[in-house]
Amino acid sequence: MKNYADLWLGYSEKKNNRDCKALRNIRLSGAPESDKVVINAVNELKTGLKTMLGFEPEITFGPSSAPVNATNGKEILDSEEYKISLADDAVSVEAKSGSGILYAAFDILRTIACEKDFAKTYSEIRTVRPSNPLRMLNHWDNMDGSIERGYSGESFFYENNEIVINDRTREYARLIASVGINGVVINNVNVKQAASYMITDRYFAKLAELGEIFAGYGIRLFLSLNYASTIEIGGMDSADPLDEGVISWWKDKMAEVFKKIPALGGFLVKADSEGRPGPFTYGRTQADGANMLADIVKEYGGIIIWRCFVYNCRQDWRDRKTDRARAGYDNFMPMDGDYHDNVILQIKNGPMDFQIREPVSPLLGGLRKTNQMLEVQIAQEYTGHQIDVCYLIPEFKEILGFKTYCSEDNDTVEDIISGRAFGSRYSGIAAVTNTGNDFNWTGNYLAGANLFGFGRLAFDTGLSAEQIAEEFVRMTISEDDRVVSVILSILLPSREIYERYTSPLGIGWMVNPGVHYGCSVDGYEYDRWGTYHRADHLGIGVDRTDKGTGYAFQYNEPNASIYNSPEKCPDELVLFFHHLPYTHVLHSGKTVIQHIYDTHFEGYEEVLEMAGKWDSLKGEIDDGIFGNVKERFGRQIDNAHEWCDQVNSYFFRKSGIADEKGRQIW
Ligand code: GCW
Repeated sequence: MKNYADLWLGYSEKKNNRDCKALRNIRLSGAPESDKVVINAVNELKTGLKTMLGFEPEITFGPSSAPVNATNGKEILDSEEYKISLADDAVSVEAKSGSGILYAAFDILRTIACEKDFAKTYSEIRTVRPSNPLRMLNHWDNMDGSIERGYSGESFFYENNEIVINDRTREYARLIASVGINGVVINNVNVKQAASYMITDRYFAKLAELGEIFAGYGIRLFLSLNYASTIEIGGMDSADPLDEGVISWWKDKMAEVFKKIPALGGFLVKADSEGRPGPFTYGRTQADGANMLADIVKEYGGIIIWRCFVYNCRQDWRDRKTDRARAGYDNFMPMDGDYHDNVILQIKNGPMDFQIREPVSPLLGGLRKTNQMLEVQIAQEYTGHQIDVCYLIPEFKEILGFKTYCSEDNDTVEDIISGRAFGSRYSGIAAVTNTGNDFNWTGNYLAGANLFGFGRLAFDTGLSAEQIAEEFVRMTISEDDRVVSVILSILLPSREIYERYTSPLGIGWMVNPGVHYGCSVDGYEYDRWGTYHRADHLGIGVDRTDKGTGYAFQYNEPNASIYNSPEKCPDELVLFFHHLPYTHVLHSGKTVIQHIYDTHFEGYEEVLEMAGKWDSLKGEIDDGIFGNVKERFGRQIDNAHEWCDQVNSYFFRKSGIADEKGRQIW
C-alpha cells in the first residue's frame, strides 16, 4: 500500500527516463556544497532518482557566487532563479543561492515523477524565476494544539503549550519547499494570552531550532504578534504606538527576539479586528501601528505584515448605510504612501471573508504606493471544511487575472503582487493553510491539491489550474490516463459545483453560525438579525451602488460603473452589488428565482455524479486514498442535499414563486 502521507514526494519506481545518461551526472553551481540548502537539495536528488530510476546520480559542484542577503523582493527573485541545461552526458543547474538549486532539484524530480520525457522537457535551456517574491503559508495554529478553522486534525507545531519539533516538522518543510513556499507563519493571527509568550525566553530555543530547519529548505520563519504585547507580557498599561515607553519596550524586545531567533523573518499582525487589540484604541491609525513596529525590526532585516481584515464585527446589519465590504478600503486607503517600506499590507482576496464568490478587494488596485500581499484561504472554512471537494486553484487564477485598471498596463492582481505594477519593495501571496496532524495532512486527500496547487501557482502564476491538478494527480495518485482524466473531471469544476448548491449570485454566507459548514440562510453569527442578504417577499441582494452603500465606487473605472449597473454587472456577483426582484432577468436569460432553483438542483445532482465517478476508481487506485475520499463524498452528498432543500424552500416561501420546471420544493 502506498504511504499516502508522502503526498507528492511519495516517489515510486518509474518506467521512463531510465536510460537518460545525462541524469547520471548532475552539476550544481551557484552555491557552495556546504550550504545547508544545497545539502538538502543533493539528498533529494540522490534519494529521488534512486527510488524512481534505480541509480544515484554523480553530483559535482561548479563555482559559487557570493552569498545573497536579499533585502527586497527583486533580490529575493534574483537569488531564487535557476537555470537547467542539458548536455548529452550531464545536467547542469545554475543558480545564485541554495534556494535556487533546491527549486531546480524539485523541478527535475517533478519531471521524472510525472513520467515526462526528460531530454525533451529540457531540450531548451530552462530558466525559471518565481512569479512572486514572498510565497507564504499562514497557520492558524493555537498553542494548545487546536487549529482555528482546521479540518485535518490538530496542530503539528504545538501541543499543550509547547512547540513540537519532530520528523513531521522536517517532512513538512520538504513538502512545502518542494512547491516553492519560502515563508511560514506558524501561529494563529488571533494571538491570545498564552501565545503572547512566544516572544519570551520560554520558547526561544525551540523557535531558533525550527527557524534553522526551515532555513535548510529556503523557508523563513514568521510569527504572529499580539499588538498589545506591552500590556499582555510587558506589564505596561498602554500599547499606544506613539508612546515613548511603548516604543522603548518594543526596541528591547525585538533586540532580544532577533538575537535569540536569528532566522526569523518578521511578524504578521491582526490588529483592531474581531476582538484583537490595535492602534485604534489610542486614536491612532493602522499606519501608526505598523510603522512603529517596522521601524524597530528594520535593523534586523525584519518585515511587518499587517492584515487589512479590519472591520467592526459588531455592526448592526439592519443599518443600510454601514457596509462591512467597505471597511478594508476605508481603513487603509487614506494612508496609501504612509506605510514604511518594510511594512506589507496583507489583503484578503475579497472585501468580506473568503466566501465562495466575492469580488476582488478594491484595495488591490486602489493602493499604489504600498507593499501588498494577497491573502487567500486553502483551509476550507466557507468552502466545505475539507469534507466537500472544492479545488480552489481556478478561483485563485480568476483573482490573479482580475484587471484592476490601476494603470495603463501591468494592472492585474498578479502584476500588483509580483511587484511589477508599482516596483514594490516587497510583495507576494499568502494562504491560510489547510494542514494538520491527520495522517494525510489535509483531511480529504483531494484537499492536498489545494496545498500543492497554492504553492505551484504562487511560484509560477503562468501555470493553469488544469496543469497543476494533473501534476498533483500524477504525483500522488496514479499515472494511468483514465484515472487522471476522471479525477481532473472531479477537481476542475468542483468549485463551481460547490457554488451552485450553496450561496447564490455572490450573496455569500448562509452558513451555520460559528462553524460555517452546512446551510442556515439567516445564520451568519455576526448578523443576529438575519438581514444581511436583504431578502424579503419581493427581492434579494445588497444595494452597494451609488444609491446604496456606494461600495462599487471603491473600484477604478470602468469596474466601478460595471458593478454599479445591474445590466452590466456579471451574473455571479449581481446580488453582491444589487438588490433585485426575484423576477429580474439575468444575462443567462433566467430570472433570479429560477437561477436559484436550477443551480441548487443541478449542484446536488453534480455532487452525486462526482461521487459516482470516484466510485468508478475502486480497485484502480490505492485503497486508502479511495476510502478516504469516498467517505467524504458520502458527507458531501448529505451536505449538498441539505443546502439544496433549505435554500430552495426558503426562497420559495419568501417569494411565493413556483419552480417553472415543476420540481417539488418542500
Ligand atoms: O472570518 C474569520 C474567521 C476567523 C479568523 C478571521 C481572520 C483567525 O472566521 O476564524 O480568525 O476570519 O481572518 O482573522
